[in-house]
Amino acid sequence: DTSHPDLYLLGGVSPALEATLVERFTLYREDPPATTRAIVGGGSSVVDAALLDRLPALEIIAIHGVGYDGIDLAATKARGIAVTTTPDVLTDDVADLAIGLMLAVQRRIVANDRSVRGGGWQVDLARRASGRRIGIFGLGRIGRAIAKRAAPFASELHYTARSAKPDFAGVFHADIASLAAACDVLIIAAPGGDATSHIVDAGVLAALGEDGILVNIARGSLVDEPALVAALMDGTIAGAGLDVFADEPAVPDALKVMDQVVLSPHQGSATVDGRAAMAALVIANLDAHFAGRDLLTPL
Ligand code: 8YV
Repeated sequence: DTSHPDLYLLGGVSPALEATLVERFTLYREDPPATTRAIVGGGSSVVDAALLDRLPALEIIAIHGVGYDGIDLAATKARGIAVTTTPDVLTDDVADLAIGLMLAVQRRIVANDRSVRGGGWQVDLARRASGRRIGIFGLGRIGRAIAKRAAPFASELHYTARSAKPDFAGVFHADIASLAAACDVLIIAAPGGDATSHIVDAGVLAALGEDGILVNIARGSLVDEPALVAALMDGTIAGAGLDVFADEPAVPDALKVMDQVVLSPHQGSATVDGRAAMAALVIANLDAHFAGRDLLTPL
């Protein structure tokens, strides 16, 4: 049925988007046939060489998200397969969550909520959130949106990016260990993938220090998770706000009993508004592709 091209849905999308896809495509949720022309998946969906080899007719991968760390880009490029993402429409939501996690950890909002629900009224003194040195690892769209929001809380803004950004009012650090040493709050906002795998290791956590807080809204792959658990357990760092994990949806049990940690189910872009805009952009890219028009947001 050429009017309903075969589409392989890898999951990670809203029911509303799935319903729209069902109207326009012949949808496969597993065992995609060789005639599959499109893939839709989330930002951490895996499209590796083995899958690509099974899909000789594949033309486009439309990602519902901004991450593409699970996609074999060398292979898609070699075969001329288009890849689209949903930039911009989720930037504010992800940045908002980063600030929310930072405040929640420092002011013990979630631990105290648990206490009140349990009938408690005791206040363990929290950390002041304002006037902190805030470091951002990764200064793309999301990193910059976080910086904008973090600025009123920050005595100093520091950042690490591939290169110094002359237009950005913050202190540049060429590497993350130097960034961690210079700040009280380290916010991770860089892409996943080989280049950043486990870049937050035991050394970086030691550099962040006993008053330091880690916030990660990027990918769990950037953090050496066992090293993070150890650093939280022995007080090497003060706390963490985590929206992403190494092996989602698995979360280390050790983290679940720590009051200095706030855990969040990869919900950075999960607002009604954001998800509607992401879905619309996925559909618009697919429609453009199958109508032979220019893609809206190709990689
Ligand atoms: C989504 C994400 O939750 O944008 C990304 O890369 O990880 C998130 O926005 C994910 O894509 C699920 O669809």
